[in-house]
Amino acid sequence: MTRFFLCGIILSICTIVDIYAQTTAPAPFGALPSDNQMRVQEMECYAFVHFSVNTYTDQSWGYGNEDINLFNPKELDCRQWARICKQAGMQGVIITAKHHSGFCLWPSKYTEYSVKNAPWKNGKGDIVREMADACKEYGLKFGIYLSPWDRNHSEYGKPEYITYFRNQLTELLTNYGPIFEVWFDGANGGTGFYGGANEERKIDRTTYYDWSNTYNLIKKLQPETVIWNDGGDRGELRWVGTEAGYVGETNWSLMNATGEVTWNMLHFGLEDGNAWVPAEVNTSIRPEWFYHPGEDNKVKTVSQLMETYYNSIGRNGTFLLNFPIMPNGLIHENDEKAALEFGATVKTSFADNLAENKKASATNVRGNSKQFTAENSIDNNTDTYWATDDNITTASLIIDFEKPTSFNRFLVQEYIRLGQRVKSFSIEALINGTWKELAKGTTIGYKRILRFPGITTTEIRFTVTGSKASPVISNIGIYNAPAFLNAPSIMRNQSGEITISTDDVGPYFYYTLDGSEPTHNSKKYISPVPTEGKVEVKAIAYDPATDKSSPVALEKFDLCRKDWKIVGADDEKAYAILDGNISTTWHQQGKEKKIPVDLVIDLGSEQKLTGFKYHPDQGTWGPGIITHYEFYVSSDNKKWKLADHGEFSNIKNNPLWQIKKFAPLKARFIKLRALKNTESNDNIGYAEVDIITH
Ligand code: FUL
Repeated sequence: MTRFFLCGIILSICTIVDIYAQTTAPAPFGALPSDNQMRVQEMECYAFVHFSVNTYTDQSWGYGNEDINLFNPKELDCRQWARICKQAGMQGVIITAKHHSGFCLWPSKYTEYSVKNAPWKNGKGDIVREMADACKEYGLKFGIYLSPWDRNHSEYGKPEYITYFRNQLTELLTNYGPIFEVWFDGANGGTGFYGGANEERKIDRTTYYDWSNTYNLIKKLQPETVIWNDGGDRGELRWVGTEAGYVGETNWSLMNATGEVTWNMLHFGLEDGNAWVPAEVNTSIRPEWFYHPGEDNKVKTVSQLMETYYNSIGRNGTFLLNFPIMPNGLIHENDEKAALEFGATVKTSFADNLAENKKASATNVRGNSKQFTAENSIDNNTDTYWATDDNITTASLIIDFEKPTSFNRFLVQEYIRLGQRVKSFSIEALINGTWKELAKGTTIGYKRILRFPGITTTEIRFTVTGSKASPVISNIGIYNAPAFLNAPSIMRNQSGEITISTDDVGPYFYYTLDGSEPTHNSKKYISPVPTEGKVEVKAIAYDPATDKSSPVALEKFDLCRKDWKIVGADDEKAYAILDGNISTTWHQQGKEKKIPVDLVIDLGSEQKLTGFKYHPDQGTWGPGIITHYEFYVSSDNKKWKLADHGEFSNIKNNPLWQIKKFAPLKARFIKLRALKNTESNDNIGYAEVDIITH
């Protein structure tokens, strides 16, 4: 009896110890975010504004000798910038206080190359001040971009410049209130004005700036700021290796505190890194960072901006979106429209969390304690979390909607104050009694969003399939985001295969090839469709969740280009101009190619031609757009007949398909002769070339 009694006591003590052991919070794992990093991560989306003296010279980078008298933004209104950022759902603004030109948007006492000597406000203005005030008024945080490279300063490259640079930092970090982020661009050294020297200056970016002392100065003046730096010493936020608006699908917020940084580390982070350095995805709302009037029609569409949203915030990064400022001192109306539509779309997409306060259960709950229950992940409170016992690194959580529920987005967050842990996960829906995989992902981190075609189910299962330590999940969101029902784009490659796509993940495509109007009862697009000869393709995007369709997209393709050969081009890349994709291009340039530059194509057999089509390269750098042309035809590639000649009017501002018709002519060979391009040089670019036979 006594023995039983004793055993009983020992057993209960063990149980108490066990429960106690498992009801303490999980221990932090690996490198952790600082409070400053947490704050910026939680801001999620913030803006850049690029404005300087090179805004007036249509340059991407000022050389440092741009005439200060050009700087006169007659309608400058930082409140307009702040209002747009606020209305677009952003939380802060980082201003180019000084870009590479060295021109300062504030009246620095250490240089004459600033607003204080510009005609704007008779030299009495201070744009950094106006921006700081506007941010305050609109409840936005304020950040500073100060280019380490200064193409104006005579002492750039010498130790004296470092003193100058720190003096400027001190001005900016003491006179304008709290600064949430300091941004040091990576472009360092090269040619410049340098006080009249007009030369090239090289610096060693790892030693020249003596970053550790500069960092100490920053932290002394602004203890709550984070430092962005892609050169020299490790910053507290990292570049993602591209300015195109996406970070890796696998994205660890970790790097090593020292040592070489490769592109892969920037883009994907480092699974076992020993320092917390999260990703910041920076991109511009237009192709370039500064304003160029030629880009007024190249502002990103709302679906492109949403794509960047999913590829940045949806992949454990922050999103830094740039607005170029026009010479008059305002954001262009096209950029404003796109930004506001983007903000509204984010808002509606994530307005209604269908998982909130539903029933949740998990295969393992830490110490079986209420404190770590599965329901903490859907309680709309990111400070509470679902956690498992320490030895558990795979576990599932089921959310029961209790009624059929339709959705197309899955959002999940780790409680990163305890470290980034999850390596992989999947989500499944219960369909007719069996689990069907909807999507899977690798890392989670602060936030991960997966997109998939709309589905209706009563239960969803989230499974952590691999984790560095027991998972700690603070939030799960399930949403039915409105699908972008843009008319899909239809392409045909050289061998005649049709592909149909849109910017969004989710809608299904239906198409016809006989001219009839497509509906969701037409043929469903599953993989590229082989076609021959002339064909008219009509297609729609269809969202089953809302039973809505996009407008109909229509493409008429002429003869299949299967047998076409580009004559005299022993460059496989030349066939990019026949692949049906206007984003792939080919250029003829070099010493031996001087205007006029010919492109000769063998059509493989004689055709009756009634015209031709040319699509220019839409790229920003040296697109080599043809403005004046001659078009010849031949039956033997020897004797040529001029079929048409003239100008592609307004092609620079509107680089789209150019369609030229002429009286019918029979020919097997065609020659497009470029007589002049938009850059007045010999670089000739093509995205696509085609013929018309009807
Ligand atoms: C780049 C700079 O060279 C660009 O001009 C721009 O400021 C961008 C944000 O960073 O590296």
